[in-house]
Amino acid sequence: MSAFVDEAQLNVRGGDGGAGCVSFRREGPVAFGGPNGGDGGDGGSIWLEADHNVASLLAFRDHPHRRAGDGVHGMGKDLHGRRGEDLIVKVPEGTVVRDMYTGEVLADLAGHGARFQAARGGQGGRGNARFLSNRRRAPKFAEQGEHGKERWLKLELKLMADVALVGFPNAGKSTFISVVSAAKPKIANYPFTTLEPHLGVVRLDESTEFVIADIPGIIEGASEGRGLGHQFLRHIERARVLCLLIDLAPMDGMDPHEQEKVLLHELGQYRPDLLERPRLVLGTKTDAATPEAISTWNGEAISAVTGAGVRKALGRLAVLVGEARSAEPPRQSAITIRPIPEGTTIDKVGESEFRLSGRDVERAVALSDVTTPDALNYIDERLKNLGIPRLLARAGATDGCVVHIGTFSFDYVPET
Ligand SMILES: Nc1nc2c(ncn2[C@@H]2O[C@H](COP(=O)(O)OP(=O)(O)OP(=O)(O)O)[C@@H](O)[C@H]2O)c(=O)[nH]1
Ligand SMILES: [Mg+2]
Repeated sequence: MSAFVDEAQLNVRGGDGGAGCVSFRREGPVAFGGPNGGDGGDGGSIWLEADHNVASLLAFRDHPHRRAGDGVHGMGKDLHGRRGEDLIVKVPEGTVVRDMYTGEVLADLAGHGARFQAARGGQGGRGNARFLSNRRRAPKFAEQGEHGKERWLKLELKLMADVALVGFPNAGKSTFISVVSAAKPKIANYPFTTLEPHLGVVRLDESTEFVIADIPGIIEGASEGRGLGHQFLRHIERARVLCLLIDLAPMDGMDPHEQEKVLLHELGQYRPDLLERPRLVLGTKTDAATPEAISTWNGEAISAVTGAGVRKALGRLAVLVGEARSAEPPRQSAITIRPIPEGTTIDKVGESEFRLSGRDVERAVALSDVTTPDALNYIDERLKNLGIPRLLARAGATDGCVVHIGTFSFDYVPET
């Protein structure tokens, strides 16, 4: 049954935040007027969104990277940078999203519209105008933009057939699926070649996809357990649309209309409501059929060998699938999943050295210039607001210990 699970790896990266700007007004002869550096724009985020028009994870197979737009840097005269565009990545309903390395389930996008913020864009940096205070009359620093989050995800989807191929053994079901999808089941000129269902993804264009199931042939009496097909009637049961394949050049000479009648009878015997299921009846092997067979068959027909009628048949199936999907009640009311904010972590990395990590502390020291007393002063205030001195004291830091945050380091001085 492993063939029924679709998997893909996806690398997502939020856009970088734009940097805040350091700029001062010019006021007549005064070189440094008030600070007027604008803020950088936030980077765009990546969202995964369940969409019922997407049927598989095929789109990620060759293109596993997705990136949202960067925020624009702030400029002088209090000009703020534009924010980067979010990127919405459509995935099929029922996609389970895992962290590729830990295997942890991050989201289960069950129903149409459910959204998961897969990678947050970086925060834009604040311009120096924001750091003006009574004590800081001319702040010469601004905040740097934050990098967008990057991560590898593993997507998993239990494939559900949109269309089940129903036909007598040897009708050409496997040939059809091998022509319209990448599925490659065994094909041979004898009945019961296919012993288990195969799924294939039909991709008509960027936004139209459906999953088709090749099911072992059904014979008269299948509903009572004859042949192989009966074991697989339950796969048919789950499909949204049935596609009956009628052999127009049958080895045993069974009349096409008779084939259709028997197939419908077996379906109805198994479950009466299968007859209510939207269906397309397709004659097959038109290239090998006699002129009489063709003339008595006035339904749609194809040749999987020459390709005649195939495109049209797929178009019809796409319409039926689309209608069936929109008629379904929503699987679950749409939900939005955001990552849990991360706290600050503290690690002892040496005899008298500590490392702090986490978004808040890293943001606190991400300034364009940390060498000015103003900037150091600001960092000190902000770390105090985050309760960092208390955290360090509790972790056993003593006077003179070195504390690292990213590439920034300072000496710990206990609060008095
Ligand atoms: N001439 C011609 N032969 C076809 C066409 N489609 C299928 N065949 C042949 O019909 C035979 C049976 O095809 P399959 O696709 O294996 O049939 P199936 O319905 O999957 O059969 P089972 O798996 O046994 O139920 C093979 O010899 C195919 O080459 C067609 O359009 N034209
Ligand atoms: Mg087959």
